[in-house]
Amino acid sequence: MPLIVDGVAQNFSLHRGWPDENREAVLREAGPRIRGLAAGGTRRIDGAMMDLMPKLEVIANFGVGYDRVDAAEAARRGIIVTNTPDVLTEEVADLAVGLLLATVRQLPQVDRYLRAGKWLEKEYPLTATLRERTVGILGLGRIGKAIATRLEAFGLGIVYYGRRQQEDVPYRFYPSLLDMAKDVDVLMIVIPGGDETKRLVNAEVLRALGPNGILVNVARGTVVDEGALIEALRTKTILSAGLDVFEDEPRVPQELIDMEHVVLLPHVGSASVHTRNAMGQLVVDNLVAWFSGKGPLTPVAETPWTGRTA
Ligand code: 8YV
Repeated sequence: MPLIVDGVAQNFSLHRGWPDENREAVLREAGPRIRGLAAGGTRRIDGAMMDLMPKLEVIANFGVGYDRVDAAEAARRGIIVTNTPDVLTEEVADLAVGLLLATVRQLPQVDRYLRAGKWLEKEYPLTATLRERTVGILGLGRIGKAIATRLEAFGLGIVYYGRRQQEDVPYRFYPSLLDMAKDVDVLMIVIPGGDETKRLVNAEVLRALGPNGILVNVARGTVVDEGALIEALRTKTILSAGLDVFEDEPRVPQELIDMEHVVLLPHVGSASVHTRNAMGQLVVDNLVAWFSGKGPLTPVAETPWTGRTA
């Protein structure tokens, strides 16, 4: 983003590690001098890449999800990792609710119907409904709670599954994802990606969600077994899915693209000018704060931040 490039260039010596073809050459030449990294894109930032930057002190990740960064490895090396929480919470929650509505009431399909002139022939077939549904939230973090608040206003039942029960929320907690999937007819995925949650939503969970079930994923494609999802949609094991994220972005399986009854978005959860600017500014602000000795503004959980300054 120009905002990040300008913000970094104004405060530091900027080395451009993009486009991808340039990265290796830049790292070979400037790697030994690089002390801070602004990280976006799909390339994983692992120990091998950190090896090329022995003086690296801080990785400022663009996004609240930081599964592209090996944060445990960074912590082992004493490297600070920051992300962009809070500034995107409401935006992603808005999108998640929009995607749920679009999926249940088939909004993109209805729009295509009108544009194709089919309304002149006959009315669009009646759709499924959001009424009387119970939504199971997979991952009741900041974004999950913002989604829950919205869906409460819609008059829907809300329950959740996560690592642990939270005392201060009014929603029922399920210690088992499978048990929750049996009891709900919307599964809303907002849990972070990474190894811990890889393919948590598998064929069994989808079977439990059942033939009226709607899956919405605004988190990471890796949380769902995409092959099992395609099969469940093909065999009508579940009703439909609204997906903003995929296993191998930006590549989306042709089987999904060919399905008329799913809604597919190109990972746009936080993608408004307003919110992306706020996220970009937070990337810059984290770098500036660190190198001016104030410490990171939004360090991730794994980061060994103890108040030490640069
Ligand atoms: C960003 C996201 O689009 O914050 C996240 O975790 O998935 C999105 O807001 C993405 O990180 C940009 O690379």
